[in-house]
Amino acid sequence: MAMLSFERKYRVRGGTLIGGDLFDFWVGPFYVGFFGVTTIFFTLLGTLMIFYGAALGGTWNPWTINIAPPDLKYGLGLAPLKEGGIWQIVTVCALGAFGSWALRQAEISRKLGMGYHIPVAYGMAIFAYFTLVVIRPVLMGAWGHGFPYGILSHLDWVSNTGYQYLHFHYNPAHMLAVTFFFTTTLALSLHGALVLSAINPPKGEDVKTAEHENTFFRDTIGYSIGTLGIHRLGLFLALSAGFWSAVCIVISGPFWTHGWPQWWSWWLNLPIWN
Ligand code: 07D
Ligand code: 07D
Ligand code: U10
Repeated sequence: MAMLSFERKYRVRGGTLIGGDLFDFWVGPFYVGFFGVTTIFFTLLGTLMIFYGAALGGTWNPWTINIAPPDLKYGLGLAPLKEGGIWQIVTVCALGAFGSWALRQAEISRKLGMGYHIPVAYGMAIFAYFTLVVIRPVLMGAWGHGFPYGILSHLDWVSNTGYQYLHFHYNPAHMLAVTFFFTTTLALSLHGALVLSAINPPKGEDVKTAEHENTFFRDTIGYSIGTLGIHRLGLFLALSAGFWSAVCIVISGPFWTHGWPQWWSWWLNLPIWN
């Protein structure tokens, strides 16, 4: 079945998560749905607030626009609009938009009778963001611990926060996260290369099978994880990268306040060295 006729067959109403058939229709290639409308709502409002903040900030240079979180003195309270209140509204809109987008993914998956793997995976990115701007600031007692919204300013925040703990590379959860990110790219490059080498041969040559793919890795490293297995592994690696990222930042401050190199003194303090 050609793709467009497939879409015609499956583009039927029903199977929504809430609201019956409210907004249960398509516009061009896009499914709208209740959560499409909430996505648009939060995105528009959040973007408008960013423009408002930029107008107050004195620069329209996209690299240096900065929407800063409130000063630490406001703690976990609401700040005046021009002193971090805009950041607070943008944060609510961002969480509203990301959450709506995940629910829209779930609704589309449900209408198609598919699994919920994609919204679950996207949920890990939202969880990392939520950790940065809600969980950690709440645990540390001030919204001012969130990161500022700006292309360069958010990089400054990462660097400053990293050096606050002396040497962020010594954070054990950061090590795990980085390792998972690196492993994810290794796995994707192996998978992309393997699939292309097997099923996209030069003109005139036969397309190879999954058996060829399995045999390549059995010959090379003695084991093949299989054609389904590699996708399970890929998802696991990528979600682990996001998960340990969230862990590495939430323990910096709420759990450990010294330099991360010092954390490793537990090793020197083991009784076996006496
Ligand atoms: C390729 C999918 C497309 C998405 C893109 C991003 C915006 C922002 C805002 C003009 C892979 C769209 C960008 C909507 C426009 C204004 C005001 C995804 C793809 C193309 N960062 N970060 C970037 C975000 C954090 C860090 C680039 C967002 C944390 C470092 C882009 C968030 C920390 C570096 C960007 C976020 C951190 C970047 C490319 C949210 C730890 C870079 C992103 C919502 C995670 C790199 C100048 C990319 C860069 C970069 C966006 C959070 C660290 C501007 C939306 C606080 C070290 N980040 N980031 O390709 O070049 O993602 O920066 O959490 O070196 Mg960042
Ligand atoms: C938060 C993004 C969520 C995005 C969402 C979607 C839109 C829509 C629309 C395109 C989590 C947004 C969508 C806006 C766009 C359209 C149409 C992803 C998020 C929901 N570090 N470090 C990490 C490395 C150092 C430090 C994570 C490496 C230094 C701090 C990762 C190195 C110091 C923090 C990582 C390195 C330092 C981190 C980031 C190397 C600085 C964090 C990935 C090689 C001096 C952050 C949760 C991530 C974190 C984080 C990697 C170096 C500090 C593991 C490889 C030593 C303070 N670092 N780092 O989290 O854990 O993605 O955040 O040197 O806060 Mg690090
Ligand atoms: C994968 C794969 C696989 C494939 C694949 C892919 C993974 C098995 C089969 C997919 C991979 C790729 C295509 C490769 C490239 C992808 C990347 C590199 C990832 C990054 C992607 C991007 C950077 C692209 C990002 C683009 C986006 C997010 C699209 C942006 C879309 C919009 C802005 C519209 C979204 C639509 C919504 C929200 C709903 C519908 C809304 C409309 C159509 C607008 C009209 C609105 C309404 C009708 C509602 C009105 C509501 C209002 C006005 C709000 C009310 C509020 C008021 C205030 C009044 O594994 O192989 O191959 O392909």
